[in-house]
Amino acid sequence: DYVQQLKEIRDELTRFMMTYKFGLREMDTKLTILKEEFQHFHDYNPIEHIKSRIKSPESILQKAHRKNIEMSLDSIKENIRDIVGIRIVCSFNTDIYKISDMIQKQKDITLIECKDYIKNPKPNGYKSLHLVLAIPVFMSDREEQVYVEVQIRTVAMDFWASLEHKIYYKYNKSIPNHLELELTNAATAANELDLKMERLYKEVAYIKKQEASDHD
Ligand code: 0O2
Repeated sequence: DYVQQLKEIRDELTRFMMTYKFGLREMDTKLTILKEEFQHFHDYNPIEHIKSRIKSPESILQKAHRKNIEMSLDSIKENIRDIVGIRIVCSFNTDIYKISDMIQKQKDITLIECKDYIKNPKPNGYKSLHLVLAIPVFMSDREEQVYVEVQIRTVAMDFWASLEHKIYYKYNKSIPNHLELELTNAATAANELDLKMERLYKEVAYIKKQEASDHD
């Protein structure tokens, strides 16, 4: 009957959202392990901070509507791959690829898609490495592969993207040319800062190493 049907729909939706919550937990654990192990054994932590979110059912439906995706859970699962979003902000450019490799090397993780907006920045200057990964979640009676979107970027890229998001992102009209130019100039400045800080880091690390060997 009607009540029973409603209950089934509700349970199905709860189960659907729960798998993403578990997927995020699995990824969180993996990242915590990398972070702690790095700190302990390499005396260096490439991860500055991690932010994650799960899209609300409302914004999942809005996105499905916007992208003309069929309103079934199967189709949403297959086509909306950023229901779980994890942003890893790291110190330097080279850390991005190190972290990406470490994640991809894990046996239970499958790389579904990789968009490298660092090698190919967006026209507005946006830079980040985007990975869509599938991760298994084991439940009482089934195993589900859950899609997770991981964005990896430096602090400078994150600074630019966070503020750009506040200022312009999803502003549907076109932005006047001079403002567009200022925006890409700001992205270039952020990139220069990244390069400068990485160079300083390497030079100081070299000096420290030399001093240590002089003491030996
Ligand atoms: P939010 O609010 O951060 O969640 P799609 O994900 O399908 O809509 P596409 O092109 O397949 O779009 O995905 P893409 O290019 O991998 O980028 C999606 C996410 O990257 C966005 O998520 C943003 O987080 C980030 N992003 C992409 N381009 C820009 C940009 O120009 N500026 C900023 N600040 N962020 C960007 P959402 O869901 O759109 O936004």
